[in-house]
Amino acid sequence: PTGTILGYPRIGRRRELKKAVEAFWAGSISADDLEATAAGLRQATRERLAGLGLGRADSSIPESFSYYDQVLDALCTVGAVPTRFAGLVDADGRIDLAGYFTLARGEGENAPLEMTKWFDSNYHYLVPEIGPETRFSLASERIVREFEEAKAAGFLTRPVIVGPVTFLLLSKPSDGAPADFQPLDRLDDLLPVYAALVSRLAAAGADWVQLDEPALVSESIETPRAEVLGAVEFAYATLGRLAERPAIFVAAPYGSLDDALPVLAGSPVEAIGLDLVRGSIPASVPGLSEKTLVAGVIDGHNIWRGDLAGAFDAAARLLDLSPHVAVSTSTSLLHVPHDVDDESSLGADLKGWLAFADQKVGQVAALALGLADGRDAIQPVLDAATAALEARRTAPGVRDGAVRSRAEALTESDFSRGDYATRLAEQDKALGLPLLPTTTIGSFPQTGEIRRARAQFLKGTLTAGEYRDLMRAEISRVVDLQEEIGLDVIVHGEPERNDMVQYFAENLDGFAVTENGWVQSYGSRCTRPSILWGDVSRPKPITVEWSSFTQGLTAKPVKGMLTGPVTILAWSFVRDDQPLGDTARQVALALRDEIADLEAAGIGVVQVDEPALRELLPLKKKDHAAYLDWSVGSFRLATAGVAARTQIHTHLCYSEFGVVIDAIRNLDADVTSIEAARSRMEVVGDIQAHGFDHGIGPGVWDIHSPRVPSVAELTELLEVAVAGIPVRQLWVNPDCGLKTRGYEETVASLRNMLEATRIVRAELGAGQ
Ligand code: THG
Ligand code: ZN
Repeated sequence: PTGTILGYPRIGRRRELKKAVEAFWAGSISADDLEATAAGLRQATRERLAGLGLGRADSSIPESFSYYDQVLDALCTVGAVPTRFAGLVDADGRIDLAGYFTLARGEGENAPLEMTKWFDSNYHYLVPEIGPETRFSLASERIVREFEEAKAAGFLTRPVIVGPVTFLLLSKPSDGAPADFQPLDRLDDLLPVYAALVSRLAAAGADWVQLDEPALVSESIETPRAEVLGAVEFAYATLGRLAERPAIFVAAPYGSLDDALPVLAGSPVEAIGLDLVRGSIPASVPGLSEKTLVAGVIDGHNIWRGDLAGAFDAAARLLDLSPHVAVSTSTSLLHVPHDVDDESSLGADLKGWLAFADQKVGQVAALALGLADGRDAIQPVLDAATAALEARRTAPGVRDGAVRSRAEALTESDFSRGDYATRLAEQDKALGLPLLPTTTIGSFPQTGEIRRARAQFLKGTLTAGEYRDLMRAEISRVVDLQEEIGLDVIVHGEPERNDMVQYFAENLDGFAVTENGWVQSYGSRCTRPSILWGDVSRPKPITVEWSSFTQGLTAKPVKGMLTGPVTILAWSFVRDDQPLGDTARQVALALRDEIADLEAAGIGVVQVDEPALRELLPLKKKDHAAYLDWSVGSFRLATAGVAARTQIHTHLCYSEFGVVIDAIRNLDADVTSIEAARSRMEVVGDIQAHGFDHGIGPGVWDIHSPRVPSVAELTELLEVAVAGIPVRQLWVNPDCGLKTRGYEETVASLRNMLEATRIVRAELGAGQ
């Protein structure tokens, strides 16, 4: 293939897959109906990719569909269903579509597979659980069937599956596994299943298969590098040796292969995918000149049309390393929306600077043509992209003099709040909170009524005044509820927010929001990342009216709620024409003004959420220090303008506290709430090991599950916390926002949380 992509969005241009999957879960369509919708989407994708210029019959079109997640697909393909789900599996190790979703979503007391971030993206995969007991077998031919489905429709496509080394490196040891066990120990047993699959694909007529091995580029993998490289060598020697097999393409998106490149170059695989957006052109190594080099020069991670001439030059330079070069995206296009042409409200200028999945496929096809026929054949296309880039550079709003001079004038003191002991004393005086203060993370359940009101407001069938009154009524209800339950620090519940990032993007200059720009976050859940295209500023206060209205309803302290600069960047598509750190500072300054206005309006507690702090941590260790410097710096810049008496909180999800504890300490927030319920208070040990003397609220209740935790279990978790952390530091809270929960379980769980707090306070002799 001379032009290809590593994968294509599967959710559908109008989220058809999401809707069908959720309808199947609700019981309103059958498995056959869902399969028919999925088959229709796959066929529409093939037709579109061919229409955009990928070859119909030369394995250029990837089969990258998934009902939920590609790691879950690999798990089902190799039959590695955890034993707690044995009831879902038939005698041959097979699982049906309903069972597949049960692994992802859990069932009763049977917890779902854990979900975690896919490399440094906002996509989440399901974590396989592998132990000595795991039995591997080719338990699903779905990949073969989809290839055959394509063939029957006149397409020779390229099946895609997560590669064996990445599959095991992303797995965690099953609960019963011995302490020294690691999933990679099972490579010998797993490879025969991959071999069987690859042989089946050959028999079905596949010329190529793509094995995704992104774990090879990541330095966050705990397994020693030498073992990883040994596994790669062994795996691809084994698969390469098969008599009946398609050509093997190993893709390594999200970064450079570094020392894994010589290993792959020396292996029998036919093609190697290089991420040339994150990584640079490698030096030649033995064997490389015999491989097809798949040049990942079109960025799969962002939405810019970009420097197409530069991309062409990079692809052409690979010809010095091998005569066989194909053009591709750097990653799957999973991370970008379908089509810029589906946007009617973006400005014409901005649209000209953008490339979503379909435009990127067009770029790949153009570059492939240029490689085949010479640069002249595509010079007009390259020139048009260069002209768009030039226009973007000088367009109004991209550079705002006032924003830039403010950022340039910053000094060290703008990043520092001063002595913590003084702050603590003043806050104690100002807030008068009891020992073990209780609060929530910020959002309350978003009911159907709230969503309907917002939809009507957007359509124009509710006036701004009517919408505001409805939201105020909701806030009053939520405040009364918190007062009645007995929470100490009150939140307004965020009914007015669609999404914690999009809401701010809509209210800041420099951002645009899309109509149909959905990107899969996990399973059927999607977000519509905003596009941060220009210098950021705040035209007027955003949250102040809501927070001061709320403070007027209660004598208890109300916590103002903002999303932090790093998370706003992480969950948006950000400009690629300046360092992320510069963009983060601009966002931080806008938030700093918002916090100043909140403080002036009498809000004594402000939470600045940074759930994505860990997510953006670079995959290469050499990049960590610079990242932590600008990310932590931008948080400090946002929060350091307040008086000592104003209490700054932050919240982090998926934090792997131990990994980023130094960074968290450097944020210098007065109180940090984190996910801890699922890991049974692991953070207590982390804090003892690393030290942390500010306020900390280890989440006592896992809000990702509808289960109502009992008073006994909450008490026990609190007792663990009290035993390990000085009690003056401790806060009591759930482990994340309550937006996706229902009211019934929320109220029951909060009541139990308060009851457990009272019990532990009494045990401490702290009185009521
Ligand atoms: N906002 C954004 N990114 C995120 C989160 C977020 N990334 C990480 C984490 N939270 C992902 N979690 C979710 C949880 C719920 C939904 C999406 C991502 C969700 N989406 C609605 C859906 O798909 O039906 C659509 C929401 C909407 O209408 O905007 O429920 O909180 N940016
Ligand atoms: Zn959270």
